[in-house]
Amino acid sequence: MSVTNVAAPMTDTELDQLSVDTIRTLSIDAVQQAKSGHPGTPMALAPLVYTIWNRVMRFDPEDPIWPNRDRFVLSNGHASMLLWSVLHLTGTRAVNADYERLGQPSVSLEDIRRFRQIGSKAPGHPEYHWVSGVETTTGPLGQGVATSVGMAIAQKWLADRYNRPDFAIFDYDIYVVCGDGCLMEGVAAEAASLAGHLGLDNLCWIYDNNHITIEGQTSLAFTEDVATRFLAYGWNVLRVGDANDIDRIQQALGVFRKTKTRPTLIILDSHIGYGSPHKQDTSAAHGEPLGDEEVHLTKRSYGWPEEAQFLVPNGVREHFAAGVGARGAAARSRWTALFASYRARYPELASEIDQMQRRDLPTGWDRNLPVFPADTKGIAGRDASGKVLNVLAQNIPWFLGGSADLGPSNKTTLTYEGAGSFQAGSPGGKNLHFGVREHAMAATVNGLSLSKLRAFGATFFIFSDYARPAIRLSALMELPTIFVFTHDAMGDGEDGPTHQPVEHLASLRAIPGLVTLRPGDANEVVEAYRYVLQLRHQPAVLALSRQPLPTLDRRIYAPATGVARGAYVLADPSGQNPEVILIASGSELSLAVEAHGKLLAEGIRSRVVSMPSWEIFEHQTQEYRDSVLPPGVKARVAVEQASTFGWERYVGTSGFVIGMKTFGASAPLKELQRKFGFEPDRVVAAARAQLGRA
Ligand SMILES: Cc1ncc(C[n+]2csc(CCOP(=O)(O)OP(=O)(O)O)c2C)c(N)n1
Ligand SMILES: [Mg+2]
Repeated sequence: MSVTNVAAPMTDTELDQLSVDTIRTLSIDAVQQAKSGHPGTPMALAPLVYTIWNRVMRFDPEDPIWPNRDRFVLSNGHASMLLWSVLHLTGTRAVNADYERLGQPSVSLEDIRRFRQIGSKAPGHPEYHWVSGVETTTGPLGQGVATSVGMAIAQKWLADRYNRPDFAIFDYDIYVVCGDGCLMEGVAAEAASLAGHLGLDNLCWIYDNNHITIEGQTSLAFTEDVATRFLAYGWNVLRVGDANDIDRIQQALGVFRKTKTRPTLIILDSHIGYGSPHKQDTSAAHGEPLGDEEVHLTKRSYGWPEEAQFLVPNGVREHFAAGVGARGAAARSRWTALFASYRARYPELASEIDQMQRRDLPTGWDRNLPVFPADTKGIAGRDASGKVLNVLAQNIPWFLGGSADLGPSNKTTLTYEGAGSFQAGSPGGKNLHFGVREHAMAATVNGLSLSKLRAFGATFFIFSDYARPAIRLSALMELPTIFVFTHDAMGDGEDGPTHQPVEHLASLRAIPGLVTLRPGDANEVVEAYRYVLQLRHQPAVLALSRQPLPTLDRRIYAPATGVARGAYVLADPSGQNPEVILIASGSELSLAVEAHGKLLAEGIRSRVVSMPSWEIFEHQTQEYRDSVLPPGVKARVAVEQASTFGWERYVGTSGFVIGMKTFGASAPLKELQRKFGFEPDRVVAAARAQLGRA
């Protein structure tokens, strides 16, 4: 069939092919125009993505955030032109940050012409929060597949809580496209193992088995039997031998939809750069423009007008409208009617769903939060956190989470009656057991958060390294994911330097948009959670102590509500201006308070600033920040059991930082505190030295 002859009536089969080739040629042209990008995989997978979208998925382009839509994740994010093409051809509408539907298209043809250029809604990789219709940001290989497991868990959980007989409010599926790279990544293995264990039959990964990665043939480095691996994980494994056979692809997707108690992997044999006479099946098709000559030859092989660029032939948009458009609109209107009668019958559940979708909190979400009485012996940050989590999970129906096998140590287990464990047979449980899989845990929690659940993941602070790529993505996606990291410093004592975080705070503080909080006593833990729960578009890390921290007497010291400003004046010389400022976080706060007492006794006018969060403090007014750290007071000492890196910004170049410049050591905590200088007298000496009174 010739595209130039589009005036002639076409059969559905012809329209299918025309649509597939439109995706291919838009991808080729966009990459060529941008002089950068990845044409080969869109050329190969256009039939797959076409089939998922136009024949199977329940997605209404008019409302890309309709809660019961099927999810589509492009885990091989370098093939982003697949997504930009279908979002454009389906006429998917844009949504703003307040979840309001806008009239304009999510991705216009102009955006595609400006692929990879500043401001374009067709950026290099799929970006959630930048382009409506993108379900999660992908590009770092493996993240998409891992995040999809969280989406699948979320669907199961939502169905369990909200569905009622005759009211299938949540019954959506998750379709994920991935390549060799994704399946080579460790995080995919963690996530697939977890998904198999949980029997997530709403999850379908389609593996682009093209035998090519950047360096060449996968025979260079990837020769395992993927099918057998996934069978061992407990997945249903299907094969489709020809990526151009859309009927066969549709049939495999149909098998997925009928498969119960197991996730599905469809192994799809494809030819990267399909149709390019000189580049097909080579790594040259992966990540560079085809070149003018090859573009012509390739279009010729498709029977496409060689000179045309960014061509969307007549009939293609209509074909998508008649496929996914009509099916999605019908599904959404059925659902809307269903939800209206559900609302009449179950008004409270319906209003929970409304609130959750807007990332609002239910009224009374913070009732019964504990208030801890002054206590010199005190309570560990992790213990205070455990009490808070148990209250929040009871107040907020859709608040849930878990640990990477450290629940008893992290104190994150939800122990109240009915909290339950999330398992295949109990999908309403609120305790998630991630197993020893920190990276998949963090990605999964992002997936829960993308599904509008309020979710946390926990491990030792040291192992945040194993979760870091997903933490970074939570910040990039502006998700309110919560990371609970205990054993925040050297409290681990005898476990030694492998278990003692040093550079972790500094490195997490360096992630744009991520809020880190290291509360200094139990009441600061409560206030930290109060702050974090009100975030709608920012992830947070809570760094909590293993060991008890004295609970400060708030009749003497400033109230812990100061946490909401990032840093606050905890104690001052009475009625006088301070001459030296002690700044501390976490376990070092009580140390600073002790030093403060000694300094006052010596007649030195010291101030203690509690600084649980740099990021929150940075967002306060200059006036407030100057009131906490008066520019005129240059004598400053910061104390934090972590890398000193970056503290100059608060103590200045002439200030002093008591922190870590080396790794820790294996010894009881008391000895470590002595060895590394976390003792009141050292703080006192540093303060004196700052004032030139050594
Ligand atoms: C974590 C991570 N490591 C490396 C890269 C760089 N990278 C992008 S694509 C790619 C090769 C991927 O091969 P495959 O998934 O088979 O994609 P195909 O070329 O077949 O589309 C690599 C190494 C990346 N994006 N993410
Ligand atoms: Mg490949």
